[in-house]
Amino acid sequence: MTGGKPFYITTPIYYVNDSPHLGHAYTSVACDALARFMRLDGRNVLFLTGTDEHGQKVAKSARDAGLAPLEFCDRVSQNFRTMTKLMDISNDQFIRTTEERHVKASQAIWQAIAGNKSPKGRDNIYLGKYAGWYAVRDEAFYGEDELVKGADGAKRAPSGAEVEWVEEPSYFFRLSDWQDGLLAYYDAHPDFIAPKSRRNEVVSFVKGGLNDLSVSRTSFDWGVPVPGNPKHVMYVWLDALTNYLTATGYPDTQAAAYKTFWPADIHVVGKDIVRFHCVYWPAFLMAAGLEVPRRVFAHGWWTVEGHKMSKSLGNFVAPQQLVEQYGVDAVRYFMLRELPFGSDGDFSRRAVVGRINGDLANDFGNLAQRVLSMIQSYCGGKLPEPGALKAADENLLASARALLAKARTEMAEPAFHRALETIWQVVGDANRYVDEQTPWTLRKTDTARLGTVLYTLAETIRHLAILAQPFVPETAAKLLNQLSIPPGQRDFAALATALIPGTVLPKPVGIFPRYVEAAAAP
Ligand code: ME8
Repeated sequence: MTGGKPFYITTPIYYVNDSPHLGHAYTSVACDALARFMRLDGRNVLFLTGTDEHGQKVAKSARDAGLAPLEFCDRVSQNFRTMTKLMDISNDQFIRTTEERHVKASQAIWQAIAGNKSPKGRDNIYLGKYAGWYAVRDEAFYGEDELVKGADGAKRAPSGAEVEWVEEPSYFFRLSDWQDGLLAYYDAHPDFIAPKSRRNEVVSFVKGGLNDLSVSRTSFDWGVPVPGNPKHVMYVWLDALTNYLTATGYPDTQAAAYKTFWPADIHVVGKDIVRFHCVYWPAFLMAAGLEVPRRVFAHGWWTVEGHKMSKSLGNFVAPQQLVEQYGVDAVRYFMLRELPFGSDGDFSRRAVVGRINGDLANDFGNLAQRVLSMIQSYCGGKLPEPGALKAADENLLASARALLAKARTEMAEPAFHRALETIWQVVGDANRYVDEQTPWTLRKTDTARLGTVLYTLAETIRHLAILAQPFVPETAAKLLNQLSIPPGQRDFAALATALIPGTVLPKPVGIFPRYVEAAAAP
């Protein structure tokens, strides 16, 4: 922990029974880039991810696997830890909802909600009977009016998930009494839901009126027991959302982490789970008398080669396969650069290879390789001493020095694609500067000027590498090693310093190799 201003960021916790795929990797990579950016900017970051392990869906997968639910979860939760390692995710905690601390937190929030009255002076939680539709895949209740007709004519959830009719005793959360409270909260916090389009959807959904929400189930037992009535288990979304509190030490509201990090600065979620995070979650928190997170950002959805990703279509993309094929940083870069954060996009091999060979190999990789090789061969591997700067040098350095402020603005949204675009504009400026200054000629005509040009370029690359760290951490580290920058000099505060002439640089090795298609098998 550093002394900086706290920043608490979360991914959704992933359903433990799923095989990790491109979509999970995307959410994690986006959060990771933001978490790393904030750390480098001196913030005291708590970055949480983990697995969602209770509920009917997981219970069914465990049964299908012939295992007790916990044993099943113990085995498969590892798949998501492996995915986070593979994608170079720098999470501070990995939470599992089957952990004791989480069961305690979930029961505590239930009791806090039940112990308070709704804004209309009624019990927040009451016992009743649920009779309605439920989609196990979404772990969500749906009203008749929300259902759509599937291709087979059967009723479906709007997500396309199968629904089943459920009738069972259930506790209800008096969501209907929180309508005004929620609308007032959205009004007072215009940035709570991003992007704007999602905010509008949520506001009109809530304005349309809210039904009370079933928050316990009795037809299976794989969940957190309801305090005082263990025949019921808590609705998995109430338990799952509470993970964000558990990680801060809740229910111990005096815990240092709770006091430091709650309310969360940003929950990053896919657009599929906006209602849970922007309607149910703030209502639960207000009912429990707890603070509401500052922001929920809903990102878009990836299709693969133009189609919805699914195992049955055979276009399921596993992160492992991507990383083996393209390398982790290329995949991270592609995901964050290819589409505006918040919009949908398509994952195609052509687009990935285009970015690798264009932005990465041709632009950034080539810049670094050219400059570092020239310092090796023209300056004996030592950073040259700059002389008096000319306008062209000043301009390039000024654009490099202006990057941090611009990146901060983009990352506050967050608009990863624009932050990267901004950094790559300077990559382009630097490449043009090399071509204009022709250091290979200066070497013969003006060695003092050669030193200034190569120093200017090295210093620009230092800025670029420091700012690229959140997005392509492994490659940026390689590049910073090649500039002999000590580990303590790689944060954004270090941007205010400058390279020391005379520093010995190691022999350069390529960063961002070109992607060459393997020859087709005969
Ligand atoms: O919803 N494109 O977990 P989950 C982009 N357990 N992102 C995608 C995607 C795609 N095609 N597919 C999935 C749950 N995602 C709950 C969350 S939180 C308290 C509980 C991403 O395993 C996206 O972030 O279904 C989505 O929100 C998340 O994976 C859903 O993961």
